Amino acid sequence: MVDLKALSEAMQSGRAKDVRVLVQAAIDEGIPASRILDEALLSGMDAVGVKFKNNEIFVPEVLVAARAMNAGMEILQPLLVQTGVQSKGTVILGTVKGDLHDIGKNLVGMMMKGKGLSVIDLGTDVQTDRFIEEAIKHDADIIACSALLTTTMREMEHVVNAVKEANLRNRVTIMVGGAPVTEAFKSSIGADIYTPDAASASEAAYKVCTERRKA
Ligand code: B1M
Repeated sequence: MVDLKALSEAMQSGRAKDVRVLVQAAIDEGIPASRILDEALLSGMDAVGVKFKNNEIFVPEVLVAARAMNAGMEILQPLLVQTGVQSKGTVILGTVKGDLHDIGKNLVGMMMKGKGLSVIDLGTDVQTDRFIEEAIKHDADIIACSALLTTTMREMEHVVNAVKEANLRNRVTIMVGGAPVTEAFKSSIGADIYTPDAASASEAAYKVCTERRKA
């Protein structure tokens, strides 16, 4: 029986190879992918965050833990994402300029794909103009921005302003999220939707796209 606590500990100490083996073993045992994600990988990353905040570990250790987390997520991805479904809408997704955090953004993308949406993932440190260019190029329904730093979340306001300047405000819904982002912040910058986690982001995006297609 795979011990999810042991998997979480392997992730926290950055043992990517062990993480791969244990995630696969947990899947083979029939443990649901969402449980492996929540109880081992996400809870492990929470613990890493606490240690980082308390100066018990530093950037290099966090980075190897993040790599180990991504190694596990790569195996879980096909199980979290449905395939072969006709696209129900298009989302331009990215972590804003100056911000290199991508684990939460990747989860948002995975869950959105799981809802049958086409996700164009621009990666991290995305310049404001790129969100606009890609939204035009793909005739997107949604621009979805992630930020993990209080210093970079303000970039989201630049994205909102650039969408207005490009005359896309009535065509594109702007979604924002990430640990420091709140509903009040969303309203203050004039974005449309704030969601606290990847599952609710994917539900909100799905709703926007299906309602738009009904109209
Ligand atoms: Co950084 N870091 N980091 N870091 N890092 C935080 C964010 C921090 C809170 C740690 C701390 O002090 N406790 C802190 C920010 C403080 C602040 O701004 N108030 C911090 C800092 C300070 C820094 C550096 C400045 C450190 C330094 O260099 N001195 C530096 C900045 C680099 C940069 O971006 N320019 C830095 C670097 C790094 C690493 C590179 C080492 C690494 C990132 C690796 C990677 O992403 N590939 C890293 C990590 C891993 C973290 C912590 C530990 C974990 C973040 C994470 O992945 N969580 C983090 C502490 C923490 O959050 N506990 C921390 C798991 C992930 C699933 O959660 O991303 O929140 P999260 O996503 C959630 C929701 O927020 C939501 O869905 C997900 C859950 O379902 N969500 C959305 C996310 N995006 C969404 C978009 C949506 C909707 C929901 O709609 C569009």
